[in-house]
Amino acid sequence: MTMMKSIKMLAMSSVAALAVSAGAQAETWRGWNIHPEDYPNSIALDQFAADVAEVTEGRVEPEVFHNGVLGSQPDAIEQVRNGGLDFANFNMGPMGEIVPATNVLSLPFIFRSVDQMHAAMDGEIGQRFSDALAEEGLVALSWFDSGARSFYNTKKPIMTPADVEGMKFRVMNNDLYVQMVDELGGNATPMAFSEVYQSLKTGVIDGAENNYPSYESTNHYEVAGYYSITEHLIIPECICVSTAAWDTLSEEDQAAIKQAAMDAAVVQRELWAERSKASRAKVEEAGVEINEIEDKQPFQDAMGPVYENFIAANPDLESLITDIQSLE
Ligand code: GTR
Repeated sequence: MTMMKSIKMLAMSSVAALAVSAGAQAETWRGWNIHPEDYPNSIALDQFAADVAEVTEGRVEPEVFHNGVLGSQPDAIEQVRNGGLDFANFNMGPMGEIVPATNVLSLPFIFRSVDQMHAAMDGEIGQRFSDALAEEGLVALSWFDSGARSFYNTKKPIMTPADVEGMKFRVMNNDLYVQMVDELGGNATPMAFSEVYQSLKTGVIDGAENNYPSYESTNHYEVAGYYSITEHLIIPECICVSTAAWDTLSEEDQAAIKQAAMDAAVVQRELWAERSKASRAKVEEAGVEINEIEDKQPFQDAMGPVYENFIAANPDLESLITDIQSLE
């Protein structure tokens, strides 16, 4: 071998060694997402992933797994908590079973409007929820919109609580929702999101409840053609990162990733507003009967015992409830 050739080879091998060591430093983050690729949350998560790779100059390489392929939401919450997964878009509904303070967000009619929910979550109240999540291994970086959830079913329009009587509804995994449906005179079955379509189709359940985009994207509207605008739950969602992954980062990377999550939330909320309209139009076009509810008061009144039981079991959370209720 000539001298020149061996110097060249030496140089090449050290470039390769450098590339390997740079590669070895990159953290691959696995992200859980329940929704399909074209859903507002999914688009925002993909943007978040790309931004994180860019702002950390490849030190963190996130990948989002859409369509719930990494498991059900309650399982994924556990996985992110114990560091088996690194980040996710979670709804605060199933979170209540693990972080009790977040159950306040699942009290029916706790928020008067989606705008009031955003005002709460973007301010000091949101910080209190973030603190509670942090104690359980989850770093909430920003808050997504999830609109308002309403009941839909295979049988008839719901106008008053009496119409819920005897009907069987799927709810998310949280005991509060079982009580909620109970107080309306119906029966509730906690069930994974992915099982709802088949259960509606085969009559295992009569109905479920969700916002327009989820009602539409899951095709539930094809098998449950009555959507009644009860808007009983307005539940925020987070981009949450596992504390285990978060704690390995420098302060600079943490700040840049937090900013990427805030930017993703801005995009998600814009896309959400558009998709909510488009989903409503799509299901109406497909023949879904949507009914307004002139007077929601009877539904709200029926929730009295849910609040009483909750406050009796969680006296420390009463001030959080009253602070939310007293917001403009
Ligand atoms: C959707 C929400 C999901 C999941 C789902 C459900 O609106 O975005 O995270 O909670 O509802 O009903 O299980």
